[in-house]
Amino acid sequence: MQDQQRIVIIGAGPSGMAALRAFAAAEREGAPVPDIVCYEKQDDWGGQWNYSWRTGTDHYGEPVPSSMYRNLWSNGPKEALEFAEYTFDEHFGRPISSYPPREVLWDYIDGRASQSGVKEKVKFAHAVRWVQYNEQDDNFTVTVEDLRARKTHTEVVDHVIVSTGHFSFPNVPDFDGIGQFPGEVIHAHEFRGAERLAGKNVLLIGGSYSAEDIGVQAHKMGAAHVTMSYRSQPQGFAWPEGMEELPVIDHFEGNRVTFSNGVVREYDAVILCTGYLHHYPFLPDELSIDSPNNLYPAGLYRGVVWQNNPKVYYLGSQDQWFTFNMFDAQAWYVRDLVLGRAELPDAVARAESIDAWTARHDAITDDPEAVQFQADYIRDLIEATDYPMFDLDEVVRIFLAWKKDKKTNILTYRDQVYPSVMTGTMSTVHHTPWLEELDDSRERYLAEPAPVTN
Ligand code: FAD
Ligand code: NA7
Repeated sequence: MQDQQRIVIIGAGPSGMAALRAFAAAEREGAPVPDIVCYEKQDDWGGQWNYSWRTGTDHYGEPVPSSMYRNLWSNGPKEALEFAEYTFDEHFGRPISSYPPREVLWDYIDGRASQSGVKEKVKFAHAVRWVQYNEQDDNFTVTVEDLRARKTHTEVVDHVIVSTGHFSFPNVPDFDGIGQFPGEVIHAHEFRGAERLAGKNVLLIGGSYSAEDIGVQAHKMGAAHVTMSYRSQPQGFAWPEGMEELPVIDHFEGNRVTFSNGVVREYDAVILCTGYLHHYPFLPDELSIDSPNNLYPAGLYRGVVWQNNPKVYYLGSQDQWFTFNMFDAQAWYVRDLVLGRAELPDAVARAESIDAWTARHDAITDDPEAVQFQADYIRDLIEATDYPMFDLDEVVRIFLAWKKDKKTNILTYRDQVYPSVMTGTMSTVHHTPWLEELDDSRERYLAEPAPVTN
């Protein structure tokens, strides 16, 4: 590795924070590391977990990146995302429940990254505007805007780590007649809380995580009725009274919506839960992922190295069963490539690897295969690094048990508990069932349970 190498990390969400921590870990061991700068367009790190009440554009006129809402609680057990080298026990000093609210998870990732002392490497309120590959010098010119000073500058770097997430730019399809719908129409990206849906008939378009969770949030907050409209297949949960699934929409006529099976309903509000786009407005097309949201986006060796320019790396670009610990595995591997600890195969060998993983990906037929695929993918990365290996098959079992809990009761699955794969610590049952808990703050979450009185 040449001493003068310089790396840019674009985005300081959980993936960018993982990259920062990976290099910090090597530096702590005394390894020479390149000069690193991380640009984050928000005022703080945390990415999606850095909640903003704003929608549309932010106070700098930038598109708001976070799609999270006030009342979001982890939608999978925290035992599946735990960092292998920074456990929940270490952070909170006592067991907590398996499905913490957003603020509590932000606290955990903030604690991990703060402990590694990497915040000074992040230039907040700086948006990367463009990345240009310089063929002659085999490096990149990066154009960055300081959003507070309204000044742009360019700099030259040797490696580019793209960690800007892919749940920030909404996919907004058109539906016949929707333009005349008299009520509110938003995308899940702009949804911030379900209180105002109380008493309303709500239509959610989509059949995945956002439709499911915004649906149950609306139900919790007293929506009169919730319909989720699926395109490919129903989610198939045992929905409570007042929630239902219907197939695709044929057309809107005023506030009346006709579905493909002929059912007609009237609605007060519509939320498009139609997913997100891989969108990298700071990259030329030859460096940019062009993929649907799936577990193995095309063009990435080992899911991270851009095949057509292996000095560009992506973190967290996959659809996600695993999250934080997968980003760690990816970051550790990318770090080792940059430091020359891991050898990058030639283009032909990389293409063969991509083809083999893609073939396996394309053969996935159900959820157990999908989660096992991602576990095996992570195992392959960890085996190539010194990131602590953990029991990935146990995490797969936790994911499958989680799916079962959801099938049993979609309103109570967040009250279930799991043991940590890292420490064996059993989670505690939260003092208040999720359905009854209206205060999602960290303070309330960590409060001692109220004494039981008879
Ligand atoms: P992000 O978190 O999106 O971070 C990307 C960062 O890049 C942002 O800070 C953004 O400001 C910055 N950025 C973007 N463009 C630029 C630019 N040009 N210049 C500078 N900075 C830039 N995961 C779970 O494990 N559990 C959950 O319960 C869960 N719930 C979710 C709920 C919702 C609604 C969504 C959308 C996602 C959820 N996720 C959940 C998945 C979530 O995507 C990951 O947990 C994680 O936030 C992904 O991290 P990331 O760093 O890859 O991307
Ligand atoms: P997902 O998981 O990408 O799902 C998007 C959903 O939207 C999916 O069910 C799609 O149906 C559906 N969709 C997309 N386009 C259409 C149209 N035109 N008509 C009807 N339905 C459509 O996004 P989510 O927002 O649910 O979840 C993203 C992340 O946020 C996730 O990781 C969670 O942690 C939170 P399809 O199945 O493709 O037919």
